Amino acid sequence: MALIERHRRETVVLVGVAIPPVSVDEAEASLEELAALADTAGADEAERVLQRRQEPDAATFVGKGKAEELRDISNTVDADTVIFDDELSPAQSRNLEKILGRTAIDRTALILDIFAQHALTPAGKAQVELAMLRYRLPRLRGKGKGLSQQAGGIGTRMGGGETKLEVDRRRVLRRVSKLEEELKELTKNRQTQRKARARSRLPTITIVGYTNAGKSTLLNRLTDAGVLVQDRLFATVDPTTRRLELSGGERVLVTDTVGFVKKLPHQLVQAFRSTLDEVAEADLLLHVVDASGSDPRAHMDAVRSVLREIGADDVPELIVFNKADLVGRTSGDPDDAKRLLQNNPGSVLVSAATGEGIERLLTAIGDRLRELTHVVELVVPYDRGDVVAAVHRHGEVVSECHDADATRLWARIRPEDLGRFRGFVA
Ligand SMILES: Nc1nc2c(ncn2[C@@H]2O[C@H](COP(=O)(O)OP(=O)(O)OP(=O)(O)O)[C@@H](O)[C@H]2O)c(=O)[nH]1
Ligand SMILES: [Mg+2]
Repeated sequence: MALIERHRRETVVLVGVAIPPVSVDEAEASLEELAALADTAGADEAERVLQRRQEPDAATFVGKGKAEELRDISNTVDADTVIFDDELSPAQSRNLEKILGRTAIDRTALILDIFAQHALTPAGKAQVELAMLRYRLPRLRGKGKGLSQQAGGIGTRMGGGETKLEVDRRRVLRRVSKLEEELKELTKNRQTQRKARARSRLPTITIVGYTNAGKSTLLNRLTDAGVLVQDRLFATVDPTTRRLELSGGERVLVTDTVGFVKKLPHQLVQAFRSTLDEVAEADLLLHVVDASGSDPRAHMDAVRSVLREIGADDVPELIVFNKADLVGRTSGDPDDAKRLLQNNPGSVLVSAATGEGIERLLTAIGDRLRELTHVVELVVPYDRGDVVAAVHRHGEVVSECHDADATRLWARIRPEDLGRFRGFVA
């Protein structure tokens, strides 16, 4: 199945609909992002249409009259594809394609297309393919007449050639099962790796954040990871982990992973379970936010809602406002950054690009990790040398002295390790 197939750049028309409670401003911002996604996927935007509606039309989402208007616009600019910012039901895409006379896809298909282009490892590719097939399955019905299958453009490179519907569906289902099996294996391997890391006692930190916030740039700045950095959305699909030494000499593991976005397709979140488990199991999240963006707050909310979806909302978070070098230059005023820092106590402002603020960040990471562990006082009888050794192995001994009949230790121990020393706590 060819997931990565480059074609000539396509011409597209972008369509957004503001339906209460979504305001026109919000719909406009979302459409702006859709344009960036389309550009990343390899499309040239010919026209952008924003519509206001009270509710979506069941058959065509935008309404029949609007659909006909979109057909005329598309004819004028000779568009290959019309991309809708909202998720279309399978029936809506079919109806729209009939009226438009060309491919109609939604934001989900566009994002899946980008992921397919950017996944490099076998694991990443398998996860993307699974998400695509799950997206495609309900859309197979009656697709014989659909135009997407012939077009083979953006959002439609979802495998398969022209086969009969039933055969096609059975084949897709078989492939889904096979991929699920493969991914189960992968999840097991990842778990084993994580257990090995846990044994190494190195705290794990995962960099999360909106796509294009500068997560990979930050990992490269902190370590010599050499991860691909691009002014493109979803440049990173496959995670990278590197070792990092903090200012105090403590060693930690840092992982850069896939970015998030508003309306991140749930098929992707599901299929990326094995990658995203890494996030939920981290000791600390570095939440990177582009401080120079037009609405950092909205991006933070979108990231947090994905974190909730993957069960990572209770992992401690250190907010890193990035692109300090751009704040007040591209947009807004320099005080914006000050306000962001004030409204988010404990956050730091850095520029991953210039290195500004990185020392402060390293200190903050060390502080936060220390806060997450407790210093306890332990009294260990002299005949329990094994316990003293275990304390040294599992914790960080702050101070140690020898009484008449026991060793007295003050050590920083992670909550999950505390249990084994319970009987010796002073
Ligand atoms: N001026 C400036 N640009 C930055 C900074 N950090 C990152 N960038 C730029 O922002 C763009 C995105 O950076 P990446 O590191 O690829 O962002 P990412 O969060 O990993 O993005 P995805 O992997 O696509 O989700 C690139 O063009 C970087 O050069 C910064 O501190 N200042
Ligand atoms: Mg990246």
